[in-house]
Amino acid sequence: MSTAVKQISIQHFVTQLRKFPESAFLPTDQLHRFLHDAPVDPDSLAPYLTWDRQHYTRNLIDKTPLYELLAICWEVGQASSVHNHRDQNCWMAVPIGRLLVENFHVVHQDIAGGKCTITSAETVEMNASHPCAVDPLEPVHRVFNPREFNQRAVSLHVYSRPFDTCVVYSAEQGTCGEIELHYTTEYGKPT
Ligand code: CSS
Ligand code: FE2
Repeated sequence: MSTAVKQISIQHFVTQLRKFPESAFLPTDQLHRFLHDAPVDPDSLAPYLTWDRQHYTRNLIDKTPLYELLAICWEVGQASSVHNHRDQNCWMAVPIGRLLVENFHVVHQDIAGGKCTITSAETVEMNASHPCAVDPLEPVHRVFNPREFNQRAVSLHVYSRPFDTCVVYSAEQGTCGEIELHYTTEYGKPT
Protein backbone atom coordinates (compact mmCIF):
# COMPACT_ATOMS: atom_id res chain seq x y z
CA MET A 1 0.00 0.00 0.00
CA SER A 2 1.24 3.46 -0.75
CA THR A 3 -0.10 6.86 0.06
CA ALA A 4 -0.67 9.04 -2.98
CA VAL A 5 2.20 11.48 -2.65
CA LYS A 6 2.93 13.26 -5.89
CA GLN A 7 6.48 12.95 -7.25
CA ILE A 8 8.28 16.09 -8.34
CA SER A 9 11.28 16.55 -10.63
CA ILE A 10 14.68 17.22 -9.09
CA GLN A 11 14.58 20.69 -10.70
CA HIS A 12 11.34 21.49 -8.88
CA PHE A 13 12.78 20.00 -5.67
CA VAL A 14 15.76 22.39 -5.94
CA THR A 15 13.47 25.36 -6.59
CA GLN A 16 11.51 24.51 -3.44
CA LEU A 17 14.63 23.81 -1.37
CA ARG A 18 16.09 27.21 -2.28
CA LYS A 19 13.00 28.91 -0.82
CA PHE A 20 13.65 27.67 2.72
CA PRO A 21 15.06 30.31 5.08
CA GLU A 22 18.22 29.71 7.08
CA SER A 23 16.11 28.91 10.16
CA ALA A 24 14.64 25.82 8.44
CA PHE A 25 18.09 24.18 8.32
CA LEU A 26 18.78 24.35 12.04
CA PRO A 27 16.22 22.00 13.56
CA THR A 28 15.54 18.91 11.48
CA ASP A 29 11.73 18.58 11.37
CA GLN A 30 10.82 21.04 8.61
CA LEU A 31 13.23 19.66 6.00
CA HIS A 32 12.36 16.11 7.04
CA ARG A 33 8.70 16.84 6.27
CA PHE A 34 9.66 18.44 2.96
CA LEU A 35 11.60 15.33 1.90
CA HIS A 36 8.67 13.15 2.88
CA ASP A 37 6.09 15.26 1.09
CA ALA A 38 8.15 15.91 -2.06
CA PRO A 39 9.50 12.56 -3.32
CA VAL A 40 11.71 13.04 -6.35
CA ASP A 41 10.88 11.45 -9.69
CA PRO A 42 13.73 8.98 -10.39
CA ASP A 43 13.69 9.76 -14.14
CA SER A 44 14.63 13.39 -13.45
CA LEU A 45 17.80 12.23 -11.68
CA ALA A 46 19.35 10.66 -14.80
CA PRO A 47 22.00 13.41 -15.34
CA TYR A 48 23.33 12.83 -11.80
CA LEU A 49 23.61 9.05 -11.74
CA THR A 50 27.09 7.57 -12.09
CA TRP A 51 28.22 4.12 -11.03
CA ASP A 52 31.55 2.79 -9.80
CA ARG A 53 32.11 -0.80 -8.75
CA GLN A 54 34.79 0.24 -6.23
CA HIS A 55 33.02 2.97 -4.28
CA TYR A 56 29.70 4.75 -4.03
CA THR A 57 29.67 7.94 -6.15
CA ARG A 58 28.97 11.49 -4.90
CA ASN A 59 27.20 13.69 -7.43
CA LEU A 60 26.65 17.37 -6.68
CA ILE A 61 23.26 18.71 -7.78
CA ASP A 62 23.05 22.10 -6.06
CA LYS A 63 25.13 24.15 -3.62
CA THR A 64 24.48 27.43 -1.81
CA PRO A 65 26.15 28.93 1.28
CA LEU A 66 23.39 27.24 3.27
CA TYR A 67 23.33 23.70 1.91
CA GLU A 68 24.61 21.22 -0.63
CA LEU A 69 22.44 18.64 -2.37
CA LEU A 70 24.01 15.39 -3.60
CA ALA A 71 22.81 12.25 -5.30
CA ILE A 72 24.78 9.27 -3.99
CA CYS A 73 24.72 6.08 -6.08
CA TRP A 74 25.15 2.73 -4.31
CA GLU A 75 25.91 -0.49 -6.15
CA VAL A 76 24.64 -3.67 -4.52
CA GLY A 77 26.79 -4.37 -1.45
CA GLN A 78 28.39 -0.91 -1.21
CA ALA A 79 28.69 0.86 2.14
CA SER A 80 30.03 4.09 3.55
CA SER A 81 32.58 4.14 6.35
CA VAL A 82 31.26 4.87 9.81
CA HIS A 83 31.49 8.67 9.85
CA ASN A 84 30.19 11.99 11.14
CA HIS A 85 29.03 15.10 9.28
CA ARG A 86 31.21 17.69 10.97
CA ASP A 87 28.32 18.94 13.10
CA GLN A 88 26.27 19.76 10.01
CA ASN A 89 22.68 18.64 9.71
CA CYS A 90 21.84 15.96 7.15
CA TRP A 91 18.63 14.74 5.58
CA MET A 92 18.45 11.75 3.27
CA ALA A 93 15.76 10.56 0.86
CA VAL A 94 15.96 7.40 -1.24
CA PRO A 95 14.13 7.82 -4.56
CA ILE A 96 15.58 4.58 -6.01
CA GLY A 97 15.97 1.28 -4.15
CA ARG A 98 16.36 0.89 -0.38
CA LEU A 99 19.22 1.57 2.04
CA LEU A 100 20.01 0.95 5.68
CA VAL A 101 21.40 3.53 8.12
CA GLU A 102 23.22 2.12 11.13
CA ASN A 103 23.67 4.64 13.93
CA PHE A 104 26.51 4.52 16.45
CA HIS A 105 26.84 5.83 19.96
CA VAL A 106 30.13 7.57 20.67
CA VAL A 107 31.27 6.52 24.13
CA HIS A 108 34.51 8.44 23.81
CA GLN A 109 36.47 10.15 21.05
CA ASP A 110 39.84 11.82 20.81
CA ILE A 111 40.00 12.94 17.20
CA ALA A 112 43.43 14.58 17.55
CA GLY A 113 44.77 11.38 19.13
CA GLY A 114 42.94 9.13 16.64
CA LYS A 115 41.22 7.02 19.31
CA CYS A 116 37.56 6.31 19.90
CA THR A 117 35.11 3.92 21.47
CA ILE A 118 31.83 3.57 19.57
CA THR A 119 29.00 1.08 19.86
CA SER A 120 26.37 0.12 17.29
CA ALA A 121 22.91 1.50 18.06
CA GLU A 122 19.78 1.14 15.93
CA THR A 123 19.58 0.38 12.22
CA VAL A 124 16.73 1.85 10.15
CA GLU A 125 15.62 1.38 6.56
CA MET A 126 15.24 4.30 4.17
CA ASN A 127 13.19 4.04 1.00
CA ALA A 128 10.92 6.17 -1.20
CA SER A 129 8.38 6.67 1.57
CA HIS A 130 10.85 6.84 4.47
CA PRO A 131 13.41 9.64 4.31
CA CYS A 132 15.48 10.30 7.40
CA ALA A 133 17.28 13.05 9.30
CA VAL A 134 20.56 12.40 11.06
CA ASP A 135 20.17 13.05 14.80
CA PRO A 136 22.43 16.03 15.61
CA LEU A 137 22.98 14.53 19.08
CA GLU A 138 24.03 11.08 17.74
CA PRO A 139 25.55 11.97 14.38
CA VAL A 140 27.85 9.00 13.79
CA HIS A 141 26.46 6.48 11.30
CA ARG A 142 27.06 4.46 8.20
CA VAL A 143 24.83 3.90 5.18
CA PHE A 144 24.84 0.65 3.23
CA ASN A 145 23.08 -1.21 0.46
CA PRO A 146 23.01 -4.83 1.70
CA ARG A 147 23.66 -7.63 -0.81
CA GLU A 148 20.31 -9.17 0.04
CA PHE A 149 18.45 -6.07 -1.19
CA ASN A 150 19.82 -7.08 -4.57
CA GLN A 151 19.27 -3.74 -6.31
CA ARG A 152 21.09 -0.47 -6.90
CA ALA A 153 20.02 2.47 -4.76
CA VAL A 154 20.23 6.24 -5.05
CA SER A 155 19.99 8.58 -2.08
CA LEU A 156 19.60 12.36 -2.03
CA HIS A 157 21.55 14.12 0.73
CA VAL A 158 20.94 17.64 1.94
CA TYR A 159 23.86 18.82 4.09
CA SER A 160 23.60 22.10 5.94
CA ARG A 161 25.99 23.65 5.74
CA PRO A 162 28.23 22.13 3.04
CA PHE A 163 31.29 20.25 4.35
CA ASP A 164 34.22 18.66 2.54
CA THR A 165 35.91 16.64 5.26
CA CYS A 166 34.56 14.21 7.83
CA VAL A 167 35.81 11.94 10.59
CA VAL A 168 35.73 8.20 9.91
CA TYR A 169 35.64 5.67 12.72
CA SER A 170 36.57 2.03 13.12
CA ALA A 171 34.53 0.37 15.87
CA GLU A 172 36.74 -2.76 15.75
CA GLN A 173 40.08 -0.97 15.95
CA GLY A 174 38.96 1.91 18.17
CA THR A 175 40.47 4.43 15.78
CA CYS A 176 39.24 7.55 14.04
CA GLY A 177 40.65 10.13 11.66
CA GLU A 178 39.79 12.88 9.24
CA ILE A 179 39.29 12.27 5.52
CA GLU A 180 38.54 14.56 2.57
CA LEU A 181 35.34 14.19 0.58
CA HIS A 182 35.26 14.64 -3.20
CA TYR A 183 32.54 14.89 -5.82
CA THR A 184 32.44 12.32 -8.63
CA THR A 185 30.39 14.74 -10.77
CA GLU A 186 29.31 18.36 -10.35
CA TYR A 187 26.08 19.61 -11.90
CA GLY A 188 25.94 16.56 -14.16
CA LYS A 189 29.57 16.76 -15.39
CA PRO A 190 32.64 14.73 -14.34
CA THR A 191 34.98 16.67 -12.05
N1 CSS B 1 28.11 11.29 4.22
C1 CSS B 1 28.55 10.39 3.18
C2 CSS B 1 27.48 9.54 2.62
S1 CSS B 1 26.69 8.46 3.78
S2 CSS B 1 25.43 9.59 4.79
C3 CSS B 1 29.12 11.22 2.04
O1 CSS B 1 28.72 12.38 1.91
O2 CSS B 1 29.94 10.72 1.29
FE1 FE2 C 1 26.91 10.53 5.87
